Amino acid sequence: MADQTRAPTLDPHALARELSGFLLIDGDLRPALSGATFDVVNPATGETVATAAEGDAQDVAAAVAAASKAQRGWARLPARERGRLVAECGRRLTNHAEEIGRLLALETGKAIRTESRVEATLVSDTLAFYGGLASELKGETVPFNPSMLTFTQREPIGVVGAIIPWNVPLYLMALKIAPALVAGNAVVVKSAEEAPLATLRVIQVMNQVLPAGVLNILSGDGPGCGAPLVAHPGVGKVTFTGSVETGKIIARLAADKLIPVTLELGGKSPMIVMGDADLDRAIDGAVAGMRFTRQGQSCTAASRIFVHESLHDAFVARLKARVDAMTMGDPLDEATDIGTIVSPQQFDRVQRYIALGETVVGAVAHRCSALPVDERLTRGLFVQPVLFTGIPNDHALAREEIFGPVTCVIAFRDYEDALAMANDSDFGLAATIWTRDLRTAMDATQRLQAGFVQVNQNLVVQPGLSYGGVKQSGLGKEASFEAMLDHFTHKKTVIINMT
Ligand code: TXE
Repeated sequence: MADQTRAPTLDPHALARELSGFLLIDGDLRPALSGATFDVVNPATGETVATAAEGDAQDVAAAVAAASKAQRGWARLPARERGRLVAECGRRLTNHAEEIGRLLALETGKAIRTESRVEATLVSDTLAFYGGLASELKGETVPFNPSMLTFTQREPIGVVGAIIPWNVPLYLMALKIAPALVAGNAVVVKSAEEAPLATLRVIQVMNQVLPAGVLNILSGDGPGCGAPLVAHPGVGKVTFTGSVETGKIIARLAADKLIPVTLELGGKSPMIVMGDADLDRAIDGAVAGMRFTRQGQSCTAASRIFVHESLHDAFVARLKARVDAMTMGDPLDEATDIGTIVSPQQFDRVQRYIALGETVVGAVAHRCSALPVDERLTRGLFVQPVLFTGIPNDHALAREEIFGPVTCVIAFRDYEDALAMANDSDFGLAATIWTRDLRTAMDATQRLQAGFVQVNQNLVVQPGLSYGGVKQSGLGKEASFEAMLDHFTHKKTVIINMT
């Protein structure tokens, strides 16, 4: 069994083996009750690096029982003490950021320098952010009647189920567990099948600080482990990031119990480059926004880029040159900019979309970046980024979430047309506009149908900035102070008759 207190291990293979086959329930690493496991595969080599415990409904029951028991004592702690402990988890994790980043790179194929290390650091930032907000879990007094003292107070929900995906598993997990814990809830996490190890290590390190049972993690598949977690009568709230289809399944299961859900689902985020834009900055924004370093596996990926016709050809040529200059290779190599796709299923999905795009009359697929030549990586799930031009905005390539390094560059003549195309989508997660004109920028911030709009920049979501989509992109917000109040507490009204 892995030692929870020993110094960080920088060999991710060794750490993967140490964590092999475990869930973490009630403070202890333990195998699934059925004894079942599944393989964890390095997508850069195709090698099995470890196994993960395959939890099912029995493990869900054990985890929820432990969480319910622990939650009562946790909720009775002063809020600032809970905040202090959560922030302490963040400090502890900074010492482990390197080993956790390397483990994440091993299991997901996300490059260590450009992605995995950065993500491991964001976990600590998120825990520190929410830990510091504990004393703000306040209610209000209400001037209802002078002879009645009326006030509201914030109470925890109880046990929260958090179901997370593989694309940014550590950060997306932190955005869920940090506010839930600080608000006085206990949590049962269900990790993604493709990324069970780094999340387990984070939870293990946090369990050095937190009381046993307050924070538990299960691995397993969606129907066998995720669905029983949502359906369990002891779970009072579910927070989920993943596909639209699974989000709707979860919402239906939650509706049967009438419990609240937060859903962060997909996107097809537009980027509008006006004719007066600073082209250099817009190219930087497209590279960052498309998350090429993560092989485009991002819900906010700038996967539709509307470029004014006067800049279109120069934009495509320069964006291609920039991506061409990026190094694709071993995710654990510091020289690598772009790692791999996470799994064979995702790889096939991306290839299907690229093949579909190539059948469109008038479309051109501009392929960027060379594939790695390293012998060890010949089975790696590498996809050359593709910039498509000539794809109409109503084609599947411009409407459906691909979740790969594929973007459609679409020319426009008129701002109103660009805005109409940007909004003509089932999704509404993120959007950006690039212009030097303040009036156009202001107009777009008001009219773009998205939960997160940026002008002349494309930053990733940061703790403190409210994040969440409209339309099919989801329900509810994450990352902000209000997300903790609105989604992880009940507001109780109390009236004391003083006559
Ligand atoms: O997602 P799923 P997948 C999108 C992206 C990607 C597609 C499929 O387009 O190509 O979804 O990816 C758990 N009850 N996004 O198949 O199925 C599952 O085990 C309860 C966008 O990985 O949504 C995992 O932990 N849970 C997204 C989590 O849900 C269930 C990030 C996500 O898996 C379940 C990921 C069920 N019935 C994919 N079925 C984003 N918004 O960033 C599955 N799960």
